[in-house]
Amino acid sequence: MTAIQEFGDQGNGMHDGRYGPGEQLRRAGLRKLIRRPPVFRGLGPGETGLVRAVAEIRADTRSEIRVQGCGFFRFRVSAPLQAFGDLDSGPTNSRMACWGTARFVVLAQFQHTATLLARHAPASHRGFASVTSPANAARNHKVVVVGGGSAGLAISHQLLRTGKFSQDDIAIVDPAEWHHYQPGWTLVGGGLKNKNDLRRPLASLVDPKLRLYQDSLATFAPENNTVTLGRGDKLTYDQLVVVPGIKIEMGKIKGLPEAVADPKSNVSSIYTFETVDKVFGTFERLKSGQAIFTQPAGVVKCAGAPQKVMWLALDHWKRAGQYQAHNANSPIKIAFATALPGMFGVPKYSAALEVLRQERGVEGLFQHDLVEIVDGNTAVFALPDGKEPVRRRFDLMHVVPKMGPHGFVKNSPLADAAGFVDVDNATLQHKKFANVWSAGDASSLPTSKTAAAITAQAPVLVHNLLQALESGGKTKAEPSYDGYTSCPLLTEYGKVMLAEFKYAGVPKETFAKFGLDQATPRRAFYHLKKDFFPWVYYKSMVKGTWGGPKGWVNVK
Ligand code: UQ1
Repeated sequence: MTAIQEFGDQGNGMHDGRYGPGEQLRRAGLRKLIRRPPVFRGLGPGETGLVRAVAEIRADTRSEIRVQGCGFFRFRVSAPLQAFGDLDSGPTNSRMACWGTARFVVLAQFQHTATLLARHAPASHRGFASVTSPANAARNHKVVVVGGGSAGLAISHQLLRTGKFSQDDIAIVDPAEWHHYQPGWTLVGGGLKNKNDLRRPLASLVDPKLRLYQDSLATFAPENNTVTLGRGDKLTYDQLVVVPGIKIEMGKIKGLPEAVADPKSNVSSIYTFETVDKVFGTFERLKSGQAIFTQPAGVVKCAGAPQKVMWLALDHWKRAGQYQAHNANSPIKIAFATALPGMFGVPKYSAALEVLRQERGVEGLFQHDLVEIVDGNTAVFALPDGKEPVRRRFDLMHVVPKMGPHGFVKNSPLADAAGFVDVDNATLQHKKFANVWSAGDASSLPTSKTAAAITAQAPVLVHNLLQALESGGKTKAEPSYDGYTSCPLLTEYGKVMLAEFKYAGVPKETFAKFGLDQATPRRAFYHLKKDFFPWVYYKSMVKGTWGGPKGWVNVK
C-alpha cells in the first residue's frame, strides 16, 4: 500500500494530538505524511473550535484508515482512489458544517472511521467518504433521496444543478457499494460486454456536495418527516424522494436459487450481477436440445429483456449451425414461456414480435408462469383458470425471476395495495403525503420499469419537488408525466426494435419525425443500445444532464 496524506491548516486546532488523525493514520500502516502530522492544541474537553483537516490520500490497494479524535473530517480523495464506507463523526457533530471545515466540540474520545477502496478504480473517477455517526444522530436535510440507482442519481444531481442547494442539503441513502448499468446486462448475456465494465463504485458517482449515507433504510415515518436508517440514524427532511428500485426474488421460483448457483447447470439469468456472466457460457455449451426462455407473472423491470436474450441466443445458435427455424431436425429447439397472453404488453410491438416469433420458429408458451424447477432439468408452469400445471423438460433455461417491492416500502405507510410507492401517475407526488415523491421501479407508476422511463420522470419530479419546497407546499404539482418509457429490443446481433411508448401502450416514437417506423429492427438503434446509451448514461444521465429523447439538459 502506498499512501500520502496531507492534513493542512488546522485552524484553531484541538486537544493534544494523542488521538489525532496523524497518529492513527500511521498506526493504520500508511507510510508517508507529506505535511507535518496534525497536532491540535489549545482546546480541552468541552471547548469548541474550528479545525480544517483536508486529506489527500492515495493508495493502490484496499486500505482501511481509522482516525480517532474529535471533530469532523472529510476526505477528498484523489484519483485513482475510490472512497467507500463512512467517515464517522462524534455524536456532538450531527451536521457537517461545510467542506473540510467544521465546528467541533472536544470530548474525550470519538471514533472516526474512513474506509478507502482503490481496487478497480479507473483513474478518471473521483470519490469521497461520507460521514455518519456511530451514535445514531438525527440530521436534517432539505431533500432525502432513498436509493442511489438510476432514478436516485439522476434526480439528486438534477436538483443540485439548479444551484439552489448548499453542501449536504441533499442526502442519498443507499447501502450498495456498486452502481450497475443494468440495461447492459442483456448485452452481457449475449457475450457482447463484460459485467465489470458496466459498474462503478456508487460513491464515485455522487457529487461531493451531496451527503451519501451508505446504509439501508429501516423505516419511514412520513407523518414526522423522518426516516430511520439501518444503523439507527434518523434523518428528517422537507421533501422525500423514494426511489430504491425493485427487489429480485429468486426464491419465489422453487429450485431456481440452487439451479442458477450450480455452475454445471444450464439454468441462468441476466437479472442479477452474480448470475449474468453465466448466461453466455450456457449458450455456447448447448449443442442440441430444448432451450426455454421464461417471463414470469407479475411486475418485472424491463419487460423486453426476457426475449432480448432469447433473440441473441437464437442468432448465436443459427450462426453456429445449431438452429434452423421450422426444421424438425434442428439440433436446438427454442420455446418462449411467458405468463403474458402475447409477446409484449404494447399492441404495436407485440404484433411485430409475434411475426418474428413465427418466422423464426420459436414455440410460444403463452400464459405459462414458471413456478418450479425440478431436478435441474424440468420446468413446472402454472396455467390460468385452475388448469393443471404443465411440465417441460429442458436442456437450457434462461429464467427471469419474480420481483416485488422492497419490504421497507411495502410495509410502510407509503405503499399502495401492491406494495409500491403510491404516487400520482402524472405528478409523481405521493397521494397522501404531499412532500413525498417517487419514480422508477419502486413507484406505482403504471408504465414499463426502465432506465429510459427515468429520463422522462426525473425532470417532472424535480420540477414539482422544487416548487413544493419553495412555496412551502402551496403550489400544486404539475401533471406533466405522460408515462414515457422505452425498450430497445435486441432482435438479433446488430439489430434493435426501439419500442417507445407512453401510458396505455400508445407509441411515442422519437424518430418518427425522420419518417422511421420503430417497430422495424434497425442497425442504428442497435448502436444506440450497445454503444451510445451506456456511454451517455455514465457521462451524463447519472450526473443529471441527460433528458433521454430530449437530448442533453441542464448543461450550463
Ligand atoms: C435513454 O435515454 C436511455 O438512457 C441512457 C436508455 O438507456 C437506458 C434508453 O434505452 C433509451 C431508449 C433512452 C431514450 C433516448 C432516446 C434518444 C430515444
